[in-house]
Amino acid sequence: MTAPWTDWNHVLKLDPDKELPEGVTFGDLCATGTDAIEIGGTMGMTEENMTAVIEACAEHDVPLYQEPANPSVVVENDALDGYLIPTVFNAGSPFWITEAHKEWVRIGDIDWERTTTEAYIVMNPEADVATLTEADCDLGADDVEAYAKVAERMFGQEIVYLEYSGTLGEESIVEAAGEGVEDATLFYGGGIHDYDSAYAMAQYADVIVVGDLAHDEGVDALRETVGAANDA
Ligand code: 1GP
Repeated sequence: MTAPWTDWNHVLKLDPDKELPEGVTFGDLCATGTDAIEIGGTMGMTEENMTAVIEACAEHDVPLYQEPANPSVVVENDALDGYLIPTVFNAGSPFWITEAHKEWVRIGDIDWERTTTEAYIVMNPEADVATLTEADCDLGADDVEAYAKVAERMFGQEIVYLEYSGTLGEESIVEAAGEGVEDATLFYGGGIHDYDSAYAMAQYADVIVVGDLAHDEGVDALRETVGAANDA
């Protein structure tokens, strides 16, 4: 069976710690044509706020994945299609590479069939995820291409996630990540704010992930990025 993300172009990432724009519902966002929803964020995650978003999205017909930032916020909920678990390949602290995962496996009852890791390469030093994981973001295109190859060829990762959270990445770097993967699916996330920025990143990434735009601007802006992801 092929993994669902091999058919995706666009993912909406909802941060349970952030509000939606006034008048916008989860149903409106789900109806934009996005291929899947990832629920996760770096700061302010709780089981309660995660569950609230899962349940609000569960009524709508879009695949739903939790992306827990740490083991304490993993939610068991039948509405979820699965768990996408970040592992940060350029983290300075090993906690974010394998140790958080070890703790989760030690204490949890893992639903292996529905659990997949995402090999993150964190690129924006200003982002919370970079600070938290002490990521080395001083990477050239050659480093990024090599990390992508390490992730797929040495660690068997199905998803490589180039993460610029909060800022738009450089096309040459996204292109290099794309050259690094063969069968793995390349996700790109960060700073996508309109059709053109979405199209630029979607030329090189298999899947673009849009986060803040949905919380800041709402439905029309999000729908434009879905269009771009499908056009690219
Ligand atoms: C964050 O990659 C996502 O994890 C999306 O980033 O919020 O900047 O769109 P933005």
